[in-house]
Amino acid sequence: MKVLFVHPGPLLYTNVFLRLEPLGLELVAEAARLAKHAVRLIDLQVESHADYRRLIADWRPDFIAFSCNYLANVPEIVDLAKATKLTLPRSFICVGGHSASFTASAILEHGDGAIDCVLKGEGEAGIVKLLEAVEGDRGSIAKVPGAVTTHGEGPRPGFVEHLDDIRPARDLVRHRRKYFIGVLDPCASIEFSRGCPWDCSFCSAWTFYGRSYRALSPESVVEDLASIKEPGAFIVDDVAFIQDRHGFAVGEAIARKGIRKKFYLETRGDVLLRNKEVFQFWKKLGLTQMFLGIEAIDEEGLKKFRKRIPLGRNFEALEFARSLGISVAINIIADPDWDMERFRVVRDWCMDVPEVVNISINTPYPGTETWLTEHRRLATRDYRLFDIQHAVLPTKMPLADFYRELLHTQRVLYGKHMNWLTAPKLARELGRNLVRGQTNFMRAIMNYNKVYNIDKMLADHARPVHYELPLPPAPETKAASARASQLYIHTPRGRAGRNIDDSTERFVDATRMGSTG
Ligand code: B12
Ligand code: SF4
Repeated sequence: MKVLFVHPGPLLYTNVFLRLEPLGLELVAEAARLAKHAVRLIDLQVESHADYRRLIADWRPDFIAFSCNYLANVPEIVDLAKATKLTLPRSFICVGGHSASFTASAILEHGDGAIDCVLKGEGEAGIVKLLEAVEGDRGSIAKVPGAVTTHGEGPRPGFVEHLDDIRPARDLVRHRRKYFIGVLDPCASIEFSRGCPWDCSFCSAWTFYGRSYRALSPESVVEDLASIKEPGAFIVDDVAFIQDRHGFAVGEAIARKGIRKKFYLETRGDVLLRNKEVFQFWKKLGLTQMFLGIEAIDEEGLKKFRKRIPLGRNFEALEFARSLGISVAINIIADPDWDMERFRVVRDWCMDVPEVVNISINTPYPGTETWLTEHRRLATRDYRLFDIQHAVLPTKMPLADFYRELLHTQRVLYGKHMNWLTAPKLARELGRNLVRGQTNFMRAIMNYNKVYNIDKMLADHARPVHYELPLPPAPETKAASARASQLYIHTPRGRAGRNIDDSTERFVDATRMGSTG
């Protein structure tokens, strides 16, 4: 069959700070290609809807598969599916990915017959079976693991047997030089491990993978990395280097092969402090940028988000990260409850630390515990606003005042970021990028005022809403953490599903707060 894989358009965030290759979709596409299907991929982060319509009309795929990792992309995907079905009524349309897995029936309902199936869970495992069913016995579609159709739902999706077996189909992406993060321009993405053993209340990474954690072999990582031409590599792991041994083994294999790249990664403060030597080693290998999830700057805030890292440890982690001599960015979650005074305190704190600070807004997502506890308070259920840059819970201050304070804070931080950028070393790097014709980051900087603008933010709330996120059915009585395990997309394998040693398992247990298995 002719199979077209589609990544939806950019979100607000992508227009300013970074834009990354659709790694998950490349993996699913490769699984389909290995099963001898003719495969193409279009990424609407860097190509237009007109490009998509042309491709549909010219190539006439039999099967169109949309990637829906982000909730905010749901309306765009539903509208594209409806338009596609009008052009190609005999085509089969499927939606998969992180957010689609948590909102499958709603997506089918919004599609009003245009979306034939939502395929939940890891796509590599399910896509081949689904394609077989569509090509052969269509009556068996609803029996495919992970498949949800209006006629029924298959068993829970299975995990990929060995992560090493499938490499991303990087060659299918047509504009590789468009992906970047800051001065890592261009930048590819790579996966060293999948899943997260912690259970933070605002996050759905752990519910998606049932608290499992799997690692790719160092050989497989090196083979993939060696095939990447871009000088930058974004490590997509939720928490990098949870297991020191794995971090060293991958690093040593890279060093043996003589690969030089500039790396970006995200990790937790307590992992950084536990595995200091690994991060020091990676600094030598080319680690240049790190993102640390601090989330809140007071103990109460951290408790709320269930990151059980004492605040002192977080600051210690920041100090260690600084000592590595790499650029460190941190994230603070703004609560819609914040008033002017709170914003002022945060601004002062942010100006005091040398790191780049990013502020996002507390947003309950389907698949998280905060969704179970907070969904009844939602001020809007417009999917497009669920991008952690808009307030979807009621704000204590009038919404316009909240955004005014938020944007003012972001602008102050942005000013600091710009000073950081003009530091001689970074200015040199930016200059080198421009000489090589890489202007992604420069263009993104120019976009800042257009994107972070109070009139635009308020206008986003005033748009007519065609698709609304449904609320979960009946009120639950169990503790939120017990209910969260029911949100798991894949069947949890318990301890056996976590490829970490016993001492790391104990460390995880001591630093997580949930009671899920
Ligand atoms: C790397 C990453 C990013 C990268 C972007 C990567 C990209 N180009 O898509 C960056 C840093 C840009 C990013 C940004 C954001 N992210 Co992000 N991100 C991640 C992260 C950590 C890993 C994603 C990844 O690459 N995984 C590895 C690949 C191999 O897996 P995958 O993409 O999930 O694909 C698999 C399945 O989903 C499925 N699949 C995917 N597509 C399809 C399609 C079909 C047809 C099928 C069948 C299956 C399928 O199969 C794939 C292979 O197994 C996830 C957490 C997580 N563990 O998923 C959060 C996550 C997806 N991000 C999240 C959020 C909130 C954001 C932001 C809105 C805010 C932010 N600051 O983080 C922005 C907005 C992004 C945007 N599009 O503008 C949330 C999603 C919330 C939601 N429900 O919408 C997540 C779950 C993190 C969380 N804490 O909850 N993100
Ligand atoms: S440590 Fe917490 S926030 Fe980070 S990926 Fe794991 S569960 Fe999500």
